[in-house]
Order: sequence, then C-alpha cells, then structure tokens
Amino acid sequence: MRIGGVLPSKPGPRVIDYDKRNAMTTMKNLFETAKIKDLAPDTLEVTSKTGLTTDHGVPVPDTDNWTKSPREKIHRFDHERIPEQSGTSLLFSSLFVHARGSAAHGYFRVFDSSAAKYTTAGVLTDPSRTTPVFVRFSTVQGARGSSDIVRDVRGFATKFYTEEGNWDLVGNNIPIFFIQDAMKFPDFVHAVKPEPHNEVPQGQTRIIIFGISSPEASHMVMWAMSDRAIPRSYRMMQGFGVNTFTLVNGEGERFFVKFHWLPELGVHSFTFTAKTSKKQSTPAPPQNTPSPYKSSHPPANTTSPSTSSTPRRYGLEELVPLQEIGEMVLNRTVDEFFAETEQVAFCTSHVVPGIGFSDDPLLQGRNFSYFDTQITRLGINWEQLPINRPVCPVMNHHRGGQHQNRIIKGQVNYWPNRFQAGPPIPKENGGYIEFTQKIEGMKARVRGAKFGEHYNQAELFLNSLSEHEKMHLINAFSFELSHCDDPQVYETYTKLLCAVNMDLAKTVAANVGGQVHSSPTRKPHHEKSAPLKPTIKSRRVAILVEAMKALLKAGGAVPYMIGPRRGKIWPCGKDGQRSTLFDALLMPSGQQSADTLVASGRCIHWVREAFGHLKAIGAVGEAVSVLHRALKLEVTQLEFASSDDSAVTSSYGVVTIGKYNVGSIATDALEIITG
Ligand code: HDE
Repeated sequence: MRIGGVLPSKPGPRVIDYDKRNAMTTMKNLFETAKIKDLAPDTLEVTSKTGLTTDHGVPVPDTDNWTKSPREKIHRFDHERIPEQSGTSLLFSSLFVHARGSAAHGYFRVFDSSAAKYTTAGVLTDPSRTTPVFVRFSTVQGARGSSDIVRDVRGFATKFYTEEGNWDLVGNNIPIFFIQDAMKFPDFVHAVKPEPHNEVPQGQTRIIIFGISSPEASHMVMWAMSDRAIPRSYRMMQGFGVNTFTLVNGEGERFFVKFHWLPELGVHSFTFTAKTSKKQSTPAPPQNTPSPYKSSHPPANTTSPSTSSTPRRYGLEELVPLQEIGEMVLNRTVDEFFAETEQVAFCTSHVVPGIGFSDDPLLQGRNFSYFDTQITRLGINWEQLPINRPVCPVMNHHRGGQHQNRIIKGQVNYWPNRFQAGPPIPKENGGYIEFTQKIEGMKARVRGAKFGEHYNQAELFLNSLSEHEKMHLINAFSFELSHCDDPQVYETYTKLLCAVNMDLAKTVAANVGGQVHSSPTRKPHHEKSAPLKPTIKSRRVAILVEAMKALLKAGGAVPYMIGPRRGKIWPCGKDGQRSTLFDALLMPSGQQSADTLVASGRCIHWVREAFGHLKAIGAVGEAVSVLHRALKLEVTQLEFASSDDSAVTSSYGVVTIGKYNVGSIATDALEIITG
C-alpha cells in the first residue's frame, strides 16, 4: 500500500544534493522533473489494453445504449466543467456544449384553437394568450468567446413562461441528430470538442472524426457539411425540437408531435466554404445578434419543409403535412448578457400539462442530463434565478440548498401533513398527469433493430439538394477531410460515403487524395424531396457604384445615390466591406463605368473574391467586360450574353444581362440570388 501526502513531523535542514541537481539540468532529464515523477502514479496511458470500467472499477461491456440505471457516464459528463479561466477573472462555468450564444425576449401566440384536437396545453390552444418567451441561440462546439459563424449546428432553445409553468423546447437548427442514444453523447462531444491534450482546435468541425466510427451519424453529417451548418443569421434559420414529443387531448388520446420553427425571413446561409470563415468573421457586422425576429411555430404531427432551396427532412412531410398553429416574435434583446443569456438554463424535462415525451432514447437521456448539468453550472436553486423563474406561482416542499432565495413561512415542509398545507393539485385543477400506457417486452441493454439503417435519409438529403448546394457540400467534405492528416480518417470516410452516393464518394476521394472506390456499398433509392420556395427577403446585394461615382466626380458633379428609401453605400476598398459579407453582387451597365471598374485592381479583386466564395453575380451590359477581366483566368467556359436583351445564366451562378433590358434585371437578379 502507498500512503501519499504525509509530511515529516519535523522537517530537517535543507540539504542540496548537487549531483542530483546537476543531473536534472541535463537536456534528457529536463523532461523528467521531480514533479513529473510525482505525477506518474496518477497518469494513465489509454491503450487498446486498458479496457473500460465504471468509476468504481466494474468492467463495462456497452457504453452506447441507455438503460435507466447505469447513469454514471452522463452524470460525469454533466459535471465535467469547472469555472472557466479568462484573463484575470474567473468567469462562471460555461456550458460545455452550446457555450457561445445570443438571446432575445419575445412572445408566442397561437392563431386559433385548432390544436385543441391534439392537446390541452393552453399555450398551444388559447388564442387569447400572449405567452412570454426567452430564446437562446448558440453554436455547439466553440468555447464562450469563439466565432459564431463557423460551420456547426446551431442551438435554438425556447423557454415559454406559460400560465401553467415553464415549458422548455430545447432544439437545434437541424431536425435530426448525430446519435441515436443519449448514452453516446459524452463520446460524441469529446470527439468534436478540442483534443484533450492541447485544447485545440477551437470551434472547428471535428465531426468527421466521430463519424468514421459511428455510421449512425451519416445523415446528420450530410446536414453538417451542407450550407445549413453556416446559417447567415440566427434570424434566418429553422428551429426543430428534434426529438419526438407527445400531445394529449381532453379525451386522453395521445399524439406524436415534432415541433418546428420557420423563420419569416427564410432560411439563408453564408455561401462560403470553411476556409473563408476567417475572412468573414473579422470585419463582419453583428450578423447574429438577434434583432426583431419573427417566426412561425407549427407544432404538428409531422416534420416540415424549410423555406430555403435545401430539402425537406425525410420526405415524411409529404405524408403528414405540417400544421402551422402560431407565431413567435422576438422583439427585445437582453439588458445584461451574464444575468440573462448566460444564466438562462433549459431542461427538456420541463413540459406543461398536455405535452409529454416519447420513448426516444435520446430524449429520455436528455431529460436526465439537463437538470443534472444545471446543478453544476448554476447550483441546485437555478430555477429561482430571475431569468429562469416561472411567471406563475411556485410552491413545493423542497427546501435549502446553496443560494436559496425564497423564505417560506410555516411549520411544515412535507406532505401529507396535518394542516393539509401545500397539497397536490388534482388533474381537474390542472395537475400534470403522466400518460398511462401498457408496456410489454424484454428489458435489455441493446439497440433495437429499427435503429440499424443509416443511409437512406442521408441519400434523400443529398438527392434533394440543388446543384450549387451539392457543390458546396462536396467542397465542405473535401475541405474538412483534406485537413485530416491521418489516412485512416479520410479513407474510412470516403468509403462510408459510398453507401450514401457513389458520385459524392468518388469526387471527395479524388479531391482529398484518397482511394477512389468503384462500387456502391448499398443500393441507392434515387428519391428526392421537393425543394422549398426561396425568398430574397433580407439578402444583402452589393451594387458596384464606385465607378459611376468617380466618373461623376471627375466631371465636377456631386453624386447622390437615390432610391425609394435611405440606404448605405460602403466602400469596397481596403477598409470597406468585403464581398464575402454580401449574398450577391450586381454591376450596372455603362461603358465608362465598366472601364473604371476594369482599371481598378481593388474592384477586380472584389469580384474575384465574390466569385471564389460562390456568391451570385450579375453583370449588366458593358459590365460583362468586368467579369471577363476578373474571371477569365479561372473560368474559360463562362458564357456571356451579347449586348441585346437576353440574360444568360452560367452554371457557375453568374448571370449576365443584356444592355437595355433593365426590366429584367430585378427578375434575373432575384432568380440567381435565391438560387
Ligand atoms: Fe443538448 N445539452 N444534449 N442537445 N443542448 C446541453 O445542457 C445533451 C441534444 C441543446 O442555450 C447541455 O444546459 C444530451 C439534442 C441546446 O442553454 C447538456 C444529449 C439537441 C443546448 C446537454 C443532447 C440538443 C443544449 C449543456 C443527448 C437538439 C443549449 C449545458 C444526446 C434538440 C441550451 C446545458 C442553451 C445543451 C445534454 C442532445 C440541443 C450537457 C445528454 C438532440 C440548444 O445538458
């Protein structure tokens, strides 16, 4: 037995052992200081021979499937974080995942009581109610101070302060998830977060690393590599409850439901590849700070289409149509980031009467994990914090704990008691009743057979993308995989892609220098979902007017840009806005204007950069020559319209418009911009 930490009762005189000290200063021993030796007994190298056990040493045969009892893995995960060190101050412990966020206040209202056939929940059925909400949007992987425009899933967590208590709908902007059982979550998060030995990289896609050994992630990885993972703003992305919940109506009937948010402004993405995110983040205006925001909230027994040209989720929407039942408006930003955005805490287990849970093993695990994690983050009384507390009365017999704010008068803190004080509330008076159901079958720690198919939906997602979206996806896969130096990663992943789509697998393999496979590992179904209606709302379109201004100034005129309302003109030079900050670029016609643009190195660079970042580009009449000058080195096949009225759209997303057809500019521009 080794006994540590025992000090001699009387320390003797300090004797310096010169031989030992000299030995320690040689290069070899510099790495073997007394401290390193001291730490050695506590250091364990993980190898293929060090098998898994619980914290109390019992061998573990399965870490991926959830049963109610062995919760240690999730428990440990929930309490993994300690307060974050930041500069000279200690910030309160950040969320482990979803650490970087922005939040806003608002309200939710249903259009009518049509959902009453599914649920008794007043928040979903009573049109006379205005339910306050607080929504926190977030990225998943990065730490609290990381960029919020990286390729990542976005969190979309909504707290409804209803008359019957708080309902937390803790969702994401992608309708599915990487794993099927919550028990895998700690492994998944560890794999996508910075590496444990050096805490890098920060806020970057590491999902493929996890995906190589977890084919169940295939569908979600497709979404993560698509433009959906680089939303243009939190105001322009969908939200999904992801898990299946249940609704119970007045007759006691139960329905399965998936909750969806559809943004008024449409679903838009940054059109850049991962490598350009730095360019995008530095000078960007606060794209992701919520401003008045409007989205509809259609809980229904279905998934829903989105409003971008990206596809529907499963094709199930065709079978069970979406029902829009209400609208959420976010109209107020927070007064203090820490007190509101940082301290807000959500729990999937928080539902109100009329809403319940399915048996989805992901949801069941989440119902345990969120409450548990808040205990570490905010303490056991976290629900008393101003941003978290309900707007309806709270009374129970829970007492004490750190930071207890409430002073409860009276002699009893238990039930039943002889005063009948603090009695349970029966169902007739609004008490929450669990849905009663008959259950039969085996109880075993295994994954059900229906969880075994991983590629059909991934293929459906890919098939449903438009051509330019496919191109973005291929670029994203190629970019991410070419940054994995270990051939095992890119070889395994391109092989896995053969089960999704052979063309995708071949192109990516060729791009990353991996093995190009010739035969699919699965029979493709070739199905696709209908695309969704695009919208130009809120798109930022750059119009290159620099040349015209210069021209007018040279002639002694005082140029004004006149439009139906006041707007801004930004310089495109070194200190101005980059082309990467816009969704599209339009260059007006005019010979002198075009000549000035062609002569300006900055403008040419601007156009090239826009093209390189896959922006929609429109050129009218003589401005086509600017495209020639800027792009001819890169694109030989680019077609250009002659100077008549026609418009030509090339497969590169560039449209050129005839000289005189001013009327068609808006239509064509709209078409290319919305893809
Ligand atoms: Fe979370 N998740 N999660 N998650 N999650 C957390 O809770 C967890 C999952 C989501 O803005 C944590 O308060 C498990 C799916 C959002 O405050 C933690 C599993 C979805 C947020 C946690 C999942 C989400 C979180 C970390 C099972 C989409 C941020 C801190 C696989 C529906 C909420 C915290 C905010 C946060 C656990 C999976 C969304 C650790 C065990 C699926 C939006 O408790």
